[in-house]
Amino acid sequence: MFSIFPSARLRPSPFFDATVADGVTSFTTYNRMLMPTGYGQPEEEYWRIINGVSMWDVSVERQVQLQGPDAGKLAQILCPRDLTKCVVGQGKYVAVCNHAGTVINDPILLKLDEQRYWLSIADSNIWFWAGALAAERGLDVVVSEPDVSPLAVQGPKAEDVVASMFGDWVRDLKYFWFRETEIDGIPVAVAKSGWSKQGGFELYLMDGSKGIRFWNLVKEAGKPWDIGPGNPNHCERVESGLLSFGGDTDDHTNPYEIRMGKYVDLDVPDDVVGIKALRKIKAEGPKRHQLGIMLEGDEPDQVAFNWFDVNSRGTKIGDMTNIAWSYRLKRNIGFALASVDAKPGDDVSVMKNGVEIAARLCDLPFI
Ligand code: THG
Repeated sequence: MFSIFPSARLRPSPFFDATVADGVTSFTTYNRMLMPTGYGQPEEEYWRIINGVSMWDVSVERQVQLQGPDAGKLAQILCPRDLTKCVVGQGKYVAVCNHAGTVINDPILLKLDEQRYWLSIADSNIWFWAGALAAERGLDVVVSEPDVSPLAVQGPKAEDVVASMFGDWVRDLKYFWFRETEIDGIPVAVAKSGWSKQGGFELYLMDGSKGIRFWNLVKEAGKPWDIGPGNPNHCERVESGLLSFGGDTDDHTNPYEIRMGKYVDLDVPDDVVGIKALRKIKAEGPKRHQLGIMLEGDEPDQVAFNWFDVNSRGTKIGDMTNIAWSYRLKRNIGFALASVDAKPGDDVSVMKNGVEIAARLCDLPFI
């Protein structure tokens, strides 16, 4: 088909050569890097996550490090979620909002010590944002990117693989919590997290020069459980109702519209960016909400370079923001960002490339 022109603008993943050796066939761009999205056997790769264990290069989930006496203060200013009880070794899913209350990223925040935090970011530049806020607020904190590259191990057998590598203590980690350790002299933070609902871990490699060795260590350790390469799986995440920032959000999306209201604490201090707007949005009531949408037809479709109109009796009520062929439901499914008047069970239609497709709204997650 076509190839990718090599450029220093696209930071290479430390696992890149390993993924090529394992037969990667497609990539997407994310945080100015390339992320593997397939190894040529989409259905097999999907079932491996549902029934077995899969390993993913997610070094594109780059870390924005906040370090210094005011690191905690900056972390709190950046996210409208109460961090006062967040302890070292804990992670939290947060919304980063702008002053209008619009979500501009949905990172996992990790507290490494009292003066050091990471924001494990989705696809937008938070170094600029955090650096600007630190300077404007006169904070004593350095914003940087550490040498860190997450590798995800996901699926029902992930725990056995990761326990065989690091010990049984990994089985007791709470969701989003992590511990720094090492294996064969390679520094790693082991976190119970990952962008699937099948269970698993993210291994944050803290020395990019060891990428290939680390990839091969995980691959070797996973052999008894038939581990194979995979990716943040589009079908699984749609079935499981996991949000993709930038795909399922636009330039006006607030946390209440995308099921992130539970991660917003309205009583955080007034200097938290966006909190005043969020209080107002909450008081007035959001205009849109996120639902599932099930399409008629049995022709698999997952092509969506853009959103598609969702109509009810000829009137637009929202947008379908993604589409996936569900291997478990045997239907095309997606998310709808729709008017709050639209309810689960409503019959609607989707206009996709000039074709009207009958559909029904439902609750998320699908499974
Ligand atoms: N791992 C790491 N960094 C990341 C992601 C990741 N950065 C970007 C992106 N993914 C962040 N987005 C999400 C979205 C959803 C979840 C995690 C990261 C998630 N959500 C669960 C849910 O919605 O059901 C659980 C949320 C909860 O219980 O609080 O897991 O994947 N390192």
